[in-house]
Amino acid sequence: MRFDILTIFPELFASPLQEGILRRALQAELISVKLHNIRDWTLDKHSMTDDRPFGGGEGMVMKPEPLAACLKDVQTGGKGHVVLLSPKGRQLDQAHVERLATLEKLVLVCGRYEGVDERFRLQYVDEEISIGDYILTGGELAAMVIVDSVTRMLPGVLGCADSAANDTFSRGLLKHGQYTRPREFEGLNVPDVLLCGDHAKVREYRFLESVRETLARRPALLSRVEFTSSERKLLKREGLYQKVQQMMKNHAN
Ligand code: 9D3
Repeated sequence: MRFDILTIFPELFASPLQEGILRRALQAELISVKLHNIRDWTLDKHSMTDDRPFGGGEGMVMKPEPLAACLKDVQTGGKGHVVLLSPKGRQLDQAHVERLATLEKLVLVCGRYEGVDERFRLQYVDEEISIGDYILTGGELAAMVIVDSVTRMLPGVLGCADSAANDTFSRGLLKHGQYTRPREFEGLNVPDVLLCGDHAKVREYRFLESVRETLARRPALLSRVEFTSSERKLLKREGLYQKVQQMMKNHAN
């Protein structure tokens, strides 16, 4: 996967790419990340990337010409899929991340100020993505979230130990709580079942904990989960089946 990032703050991306899984993915050439400074494509003597909005109002708007010139340079080696990071975009979720991970070249355009000129969006942007309903100072951290979440889905990036198949969202249930040494911490013990060595019992316990956590924290997630018949039996035995069924109905879509 190739990421091209258009930004007025390329240095914001330096340290997140220098640590951990992203660093290894870069070294192994499973990804490449190229940063493009929009300011390098300004033509005026003050290198202005923004200007006042026509019609008046607060704040500044990113000028379309430097963005377009920068993008055209980036697209000489293939157009790629052009994403504008924007609070008006569709909210990112794991299914969307997995679709992005199938693409060969992602072009991430980071807005600053009040946004980018509408004509740039109309002419060049394939899709607009938001990372959630809160306000950032610009698109850079959102672009970094996409690089991070997409990279870990690429074949060969994660080891078997923390493979994507075992994730929080892999089957729509939240993950059970986890424990490591010591067996006792500040008076709290690791649940006995995790120490008993009976793998079937452990699996059963973790499944039930996952369902309980999901019921308590994110019940809407249950509407998309499919339970096997033995799981349904287990839920009935634990008196959870009614509640789960109710939640699946409440949040059906
Ligand atoms: C007054 C209207 N504001 C929209 C809520 C203007 C505005 C605020 C902040 C326009 C852009 C921004 C900067 N944010 C992003 O560029 C951004 C973002 C975000 O703020 N939240 C979630 N996802 C994203 S993706 C890009």
